[in-house]
Amino acid sequence: MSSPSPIDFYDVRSLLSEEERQVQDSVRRFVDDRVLPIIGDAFDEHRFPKELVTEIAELGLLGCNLEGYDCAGLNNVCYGLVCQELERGDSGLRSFVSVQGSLCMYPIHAYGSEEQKKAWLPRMASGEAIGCFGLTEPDGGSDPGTMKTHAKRDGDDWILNGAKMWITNGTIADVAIVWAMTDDGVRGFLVEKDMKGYTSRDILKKFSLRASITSELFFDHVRVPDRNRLPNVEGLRGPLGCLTQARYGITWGAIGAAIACLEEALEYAKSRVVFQRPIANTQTVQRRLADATRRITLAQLLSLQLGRLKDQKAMHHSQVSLAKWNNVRMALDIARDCRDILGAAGISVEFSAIRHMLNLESVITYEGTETIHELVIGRELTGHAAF
Ligand code: TGC
Ligand code: FAD
Repeated sequence: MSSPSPIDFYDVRSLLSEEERQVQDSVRRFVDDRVLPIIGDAFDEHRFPKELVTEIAELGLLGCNLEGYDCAGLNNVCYGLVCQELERGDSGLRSFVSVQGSLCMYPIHAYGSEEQKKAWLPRMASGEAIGCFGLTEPDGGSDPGTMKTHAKRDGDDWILNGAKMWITNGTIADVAIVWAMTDDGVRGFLVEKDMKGYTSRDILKKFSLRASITSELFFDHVRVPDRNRLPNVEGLRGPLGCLTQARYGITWGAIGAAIACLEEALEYAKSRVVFQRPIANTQTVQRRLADATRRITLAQLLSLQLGRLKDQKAMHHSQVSLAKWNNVRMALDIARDCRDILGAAGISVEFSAIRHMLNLESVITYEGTETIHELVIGRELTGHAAF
């Protein structure tokens, strides 16, 4: 019997189907060949590597778990593995794919009219059109029910006013899925980039997700035709339903970031000689590496079972909250610890731990902060909402 792999200690890969393994392998190759050679510099230059979008689309990764409309129709475990491998490269690339597929293509697919689906989904699957998702506002993100962005009916149109903040892909988006309060509660609108009164600008000088675009959106009396309203959903369950899809992918993505950090720290620890012996030959470094493997293994089993439940249509959104909370916390702790194992080298862009660590500070905040997910579980257990 051969020794278990440090990054797949329980041979979780043996639980995957042939197709799932092939998907993982092809994204892994893409990340090794095309992402890892450039991503340190892209992060350093605060640049989203837009040149990779076409290749990501050609691999069929955009909206890959959606059926029809030129989407790949893969299962949810495949989608999770895609996120895992991309985030092994960088959280920014996984963010791009999460937003495009889970936050923009998914609501059009699930809540859109046939006309909206035909107009947008094939173009978004091919990467020709890019989307962004506007829920968070300058005055707060955790409680979207209090949003101020408002749409008022005016004949066959709606007049949209307000602002959205911290929006991934905002300035490169051809279409923004914008959630706005109306006299009848929350509704979703497809706001197209050329609509009069709609502007966006980038949020610059971030310390986190530097290889991803984050923007502000402004709506000043934007006239949106009613045919651009998502007709098949009403209320907060619209945006929250999208978040469940993206959060699911993040549970896997975080595993990828943690694996990247562990592999790097392990290699470094074996070759770094201090006090006349490799630091890998010390108890405390071994304990920290062992702890990383333990936590990654638990996260892998958690996400795989979550994916199987999702594929059986038996997944509850609170189960996604538990995994998002657990796996992102796991990855952030491992990234910080691996950064320390690298010593001073760990602050260099030549190594990936600090880049993952800084990225994960966003990942633990967006798509529901860690606290929000803890409180979702608390509400599920007790029946009391303590938000
Ligand atoms: P609540 O009363 O719980 O729910 C209202 C309605 O929604 C349903 N629901 C969900 N449905 C699907 N998935 C979920 N996760 C759901 N959570 C709730 C619920 O059943 C109800 O349906 P109905 O039919 O009965 O009306 O709503 P609440 O106001 O109490 O809020 C609960 C809370 C705090 C958990 C929610 O507001 C929340 O999740 N807040 C966090 C906001 C957040 O995560 N924002 C993320 C913005 S997007 C983003 O960050 C993108 S980053 C992308 C990237 O770059 O990768
Ligand atoms: P707040 O809601 O103001 O929370 C501040 C702090 O208070 C947090 O620690 C929170 O946990 C805590 N807190 C809040 N309420 C409670 C409570 N009741 N009890 C205890 N503690 C509480 N949003 C989008 O809509 N689309 C995007 O594409 C998008 N992309 C993003 C990309 C990046 C890089 C980042 C950083 C954010 C992005 N977001 C996006 C926004 C993100 O979803 C929000 O930042 C997040 O939901 C938290 O909202 P907030 O920043 O307003 O924090």
